[in-house]
Amino acid sequence: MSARALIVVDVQNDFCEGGTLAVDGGAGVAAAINDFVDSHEYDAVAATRDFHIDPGTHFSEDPDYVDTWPAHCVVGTDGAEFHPAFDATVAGSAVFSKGAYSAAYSGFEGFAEDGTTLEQWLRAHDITDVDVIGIATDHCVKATALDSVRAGFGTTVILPLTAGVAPATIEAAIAQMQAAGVQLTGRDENAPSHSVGISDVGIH
Ligand code: VGL
Repeated sequence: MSARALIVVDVQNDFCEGGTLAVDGGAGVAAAINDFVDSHEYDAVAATRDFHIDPGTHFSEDPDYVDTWPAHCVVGTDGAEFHPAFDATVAGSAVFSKGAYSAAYSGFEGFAEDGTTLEQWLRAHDITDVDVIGIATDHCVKATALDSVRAGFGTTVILPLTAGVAPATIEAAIAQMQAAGVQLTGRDENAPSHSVGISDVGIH
């Protein structure tokens, strides 16, 4: 028997237009998720969130946008909330928070409120296959998909339901995910690389 879960990665205000680490297309992804979930029959849906308290050098006043970032998704701020267009109740209580005191790009580093890890939760639901969507394609989506495939789940990233930080790192992420055995859907091979996602990418 196979069973498929959807993992919605970090669809939070700070990663959408107007946020402190806004990724172009983030709000568009947020707006598309509810209908997508309604029109598919997932056996389980989980949401991850970046949930920082004091993540050390992950935050910088002079960020390089590769390893260091402007402050974002700080617990207790509006920026840490899920984007209002994404109804996180589709994910029931399966919200996995990560990054309290360090960088944590992968949803597999997250914990539910009762301490359950994402992998434990997927196994408890007899999940064999995972679809990954969300923000950012080149960072947290990539890290989550790579951990998923390493954990032995059939793993697919649905590119039009992701938004990424920068074209070069999106391309590198796609190559890395493909090499690791992650399936990628929704990519128009003839399109320019920056047209991955439902709108252009870039930091604003
Ligand atoms: C992310 C940069 C910094 C992400 C998180 O969710 O992809 N990107 N922290």
